Amino acid sequence: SRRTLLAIATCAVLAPLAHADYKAEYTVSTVLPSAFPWGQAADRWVELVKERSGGRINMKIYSNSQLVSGDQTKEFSAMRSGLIDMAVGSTINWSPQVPELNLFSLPFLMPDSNAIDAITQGEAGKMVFSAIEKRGVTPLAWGENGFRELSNSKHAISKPDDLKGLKIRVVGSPLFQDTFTALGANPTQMSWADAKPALTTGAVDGQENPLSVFDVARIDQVGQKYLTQWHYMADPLVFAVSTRVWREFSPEDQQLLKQAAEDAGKWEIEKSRAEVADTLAKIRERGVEVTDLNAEQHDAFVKATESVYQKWTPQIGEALLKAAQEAIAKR
Ligand code: X2X
Repeated sequence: SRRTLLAIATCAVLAPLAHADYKAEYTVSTVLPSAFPWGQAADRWVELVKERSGGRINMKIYSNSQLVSGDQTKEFSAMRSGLIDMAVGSTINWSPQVPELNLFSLPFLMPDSNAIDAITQGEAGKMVFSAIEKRGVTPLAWGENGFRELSNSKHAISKPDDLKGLKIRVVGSPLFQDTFTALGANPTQMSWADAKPALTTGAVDGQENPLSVFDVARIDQVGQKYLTQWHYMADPLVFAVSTRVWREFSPEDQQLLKQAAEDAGKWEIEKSRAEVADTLAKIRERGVEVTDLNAEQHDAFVKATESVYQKWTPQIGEALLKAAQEAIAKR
């Protein structure tokens, strides 16, 4: 019929125009570049989106937090305001704007990788995503930076007392200030960009980061001879899009972006977990003294940091913490 023909003709004309408002290129912010699992997670996302959209959706990665002049704690705000279109970001760096993300930074909440998954893949994970969404950013998928281990230049650390007076570089949320103060250390908050220079000059004695970061950034070369595997927390990564930008995509392309983020995240989580043992062996070979904690030593750290839960539960939300703890217990 004429009407059908008209509908077909209209579609044919409008279909290419419908996406005329897409940007030629979308900015994607990360802290760590391609040499690290974190950067590889972003690379994979960008590749999958390009491939699956037939080159219609192009994203460009800006690493080293360069879109926020190196201040990774400003990444979330920049995304919310639309200065940054997209990001693969750490829960630590976004926690100043999304207090619920401090959940993952609670010391010794998650004993192993299954505990991380129990949170992110369940009800607690949904609660965290809705907390992000409420603040103007659309979360799509999870990735992983990894369990953060403690290094320093002075001596082996196997008990809280060993941290007394040590200057430790910490990142992001003030929660870290409280954890390291509770342990008797002198924490100093600074960006990743400032961390290596501070370790090099001895302005700080120690730091905490996943083994992959310690390895790739060659933290051993700046005098960090002692490493304690205390697994006190892990920071998931979140693939996300500024909600202002998100709304401009068609529902099909939203689904494409989300699926690609999920696939990239799953790939990166598996890869980085599989690499931990080799990375540790490499670090040992370079002469770093690695300390593992027995159950008793571990408990002493748990006890010493209990006050952090009292102080931070109201900001994280009691319901969220409870959902997370229940998921972990059932893992
Ligand atoms: O700054 C850090 O320690 C890093 C790279 O791990 C984060 O961005 C959380």
